[in-house]
Order: sequence, then structure tokens, then C-alpha cells
Amino acid sequence: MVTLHHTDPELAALLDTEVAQQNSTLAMVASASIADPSVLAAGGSALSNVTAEGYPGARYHPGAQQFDAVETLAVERAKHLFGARYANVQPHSCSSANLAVLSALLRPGDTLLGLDLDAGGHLTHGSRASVSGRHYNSVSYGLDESGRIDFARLTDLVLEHRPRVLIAGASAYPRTIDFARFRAIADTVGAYLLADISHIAGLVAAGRHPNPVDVAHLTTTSTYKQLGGPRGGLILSGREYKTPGPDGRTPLHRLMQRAVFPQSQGTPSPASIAAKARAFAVAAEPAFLETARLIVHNARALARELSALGYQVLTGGTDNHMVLIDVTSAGLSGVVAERALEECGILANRNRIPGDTKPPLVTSGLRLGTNILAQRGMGPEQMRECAQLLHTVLAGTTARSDTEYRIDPALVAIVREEVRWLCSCHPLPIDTTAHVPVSLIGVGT
Ligand code: DSN
Repeated sequence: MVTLHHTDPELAALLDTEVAQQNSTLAMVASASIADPSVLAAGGSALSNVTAEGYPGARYHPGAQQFDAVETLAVERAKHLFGARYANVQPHSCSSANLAVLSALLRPGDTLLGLDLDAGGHLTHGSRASVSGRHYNSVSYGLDESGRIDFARLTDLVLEHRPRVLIAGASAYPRTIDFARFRAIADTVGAYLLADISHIAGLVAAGRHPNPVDVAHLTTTSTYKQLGGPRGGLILSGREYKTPGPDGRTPLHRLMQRAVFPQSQGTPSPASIAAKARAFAVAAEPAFLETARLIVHNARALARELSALGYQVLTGGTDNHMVLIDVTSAGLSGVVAERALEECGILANRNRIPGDTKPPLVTSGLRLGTNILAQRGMGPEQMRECAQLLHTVLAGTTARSDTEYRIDPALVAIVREEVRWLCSCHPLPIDTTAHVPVSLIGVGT
């Protein structure tokens, strides 16, 4: 078989290095997971060659019979996985999904209420840096002193501003989100509730976090963050799918179909939709339930270990895959912690924390996630090792400023070796010798 190694060795070498790096790095970026090789294979399939605007059975191009069947399969699998009655698998990302939902439910200038970006919200939940905060009248809710969603203040804001859309969901929030409580608050003013479960979709699918699909009017998610799917988005609705939209006539699911295509996207990505179909099937398998169990157990263990090592763990612990810590007690900024850890083969990203006085590119916090550690088969025992490694790096780093630091190269070498050893004992669930996606790209024999 002719592979990318023959046709484009330069690119193949980069992809090989990426695989080797992933295999020997402790990835604790909370928004990442590892796609099953079969998901990568579907995503690299010849469906990439198909152009087909529209929806199954109603395309604007010929030759879409297989893609129709694949998209229908993806929709049915998504509905089955989340107990939904409606699914749209075409959004290219959850940001696209959120913007499509907002454009269907809001007119420019209408009011939207979402979690403040600085409190752990997402850009598309009304941040001024996004069109969601510029086209609409965006109001934000925040956290209370314990770092949890401030429902009292949220209720006041809803009554004061009477938003048309209330968003429940976060990018950096380690606790269970009470979607039913959000819905009750939204109902006091007749607002639509949008649940964005991007970070917790795997836990929701596995029954380890309350499922908002029948509670919210609409639910959106990324398909890669915790579902092990391709980069992409998904829109779901449950019992509310027939609820009329803002025009008082059109049911929500019809509005959503139009909101995605043609209002905000053109041609969907057929190969990505095939990869989504595969990922939804993988997430319905029993092994996924065990991974979800480990994700939560590991995060709790990591939070406990870090707390015992003297770090301030936000909210005192976690209910999901995420642990947020304040690194200023180690004399570091978030970005210095992130860079020093990366130098040692550990990936975790800087994050703003409540009351943060440092700018967004610097921050005072670090966000850790256990998705990939659990996918590697690591358990609470390895979380002790991970916490020790994190502590060794953070305690061994001296900040010269908010962005400059010094760390002893000998310490870097020791930690890198320990990281490599830990990773080799818990290899990634991908075939790093066959380079599955690369060899599948090969043409001819
Ligand atoms: N929302 C970003 C994150 O949480 O890392 C990624 O899209």
C-alpha cells in the first residue's frame, strides 16, 4: 500500500511525531479526549469527497445516497445515546451549534443570559469577544463565594433583565449543573433554556451527570471534548422538540434544521458526520461506562491529593472530570505553571479563577482534566503519582515575573522520564505503530 510516508514524507513525519508525543505526554487538558481508531478511520474516509448541502432525502446535490444513510445513522445514534427526540449532527463545532441556536431564538438586541467567561463560561455564551455578546444584549451571571453558580443572583438577573434565552453550561466548572433548577428559573419569565454540555457530554451519556435533554428546550455539545468523536457539534432536544419557536408557530426542531442549514452553514462535513456516527456507537458500549466511572473517580482522587499537597482546589473538590486549582500559592501565574509543566511533558491549561486579578493570557489558575488519564486506564493510584509530578514541577519552578520562569534542567529531565515511564505503563488506546489514520490515507497498492 502506498501511504502518506511515500507520498508526503514531510507531512507524515509531522503526524508520526504528533502520535509519539501524545503517547509520551501526560495530557490533562480538560477539553480533550482520545478518539477510538475506528472514529479516526471514519473521519478520514472517502466521504470527504462528497458534497451534499441539505438534509437526508432533501439534498441540493446528486450522489448523496450513502451520505444520507450515514447522516441518518448518526442522527439515530445521537438520539439513542442521549434519549433525545431530535438531533442535528451537522454543526461543525459546538460554537457553530450555539450561534445557530441563538440566531434562531433571538433577534439582534434581544437579551441573553449566560455564565460569565471569567467565571468559567464559554465565548459563545455572551462574551463580548464573540458575536454572541455583540449582536445580542448579553448579561452574565457568576459564582458565589464558594465558587458555585450563584442561583440567588441568577434569579434576580432573570427577573430584572427578562432574557429570551438562558444558557446553562460551562468550560471551567467542576460541579454538577442543576439543569432542572435552571429550567424553573427560565420558566419564571418564559425564557428558552439552552444547555451546553460540551465538557460533560460523556458523563451525561454514561449516566454520571444529570441529562438536560428533556429539561432544557435545546441542548448542544461538542463531539470531541468528552465523547471521543471528531471536532464537531451536535444539537439535541427532547420532550420540548415540538414547542413553537419565537414566531409562535414553527416547532423548535424545524427552526433548528433551518438555523444550521442554510442560515449558518453550507455544506456539512460528511466524513466528520460518519466519525460522529462511530463515536456515538462507541459511547454506547459498556467500556465507555467504565471510562466515565474512572474519569470521575480519578478527578476526585486528583483533587484530594492536590489539596493534601497544599493547593487550593476551587469549590473544595469536583463532581466531574475537572479540577481547578489556584497556583498563586506556589508563587506562580497560570501561564508560568502551564509552560513549566509542558516543558516536563505534562499538559494542563491556565485558567482564570473567580476574582482573578491577572489578565486572561496570564491567569492565576490551572485547569486539569482526567478524560485522557482514564482512557489510558489509569486509576486513583496513578492520580497520586500525577499529583506528585504536578507538585514537583510547580514547587521546583521559580517565577521571575508573571510570564518568565526558571526551572532546573535536571529536574525537567527527571520529571520527563517519570512521565514517559507512567505513560508507557498506560499506553494510549491508539495503535501507535500502525498509524491508523495515516495508513488509511494511502492510495493504490
Ligand atoms: N472551550 C475550550 C476549552 O474548554 O478548552 C475549547 O473549545
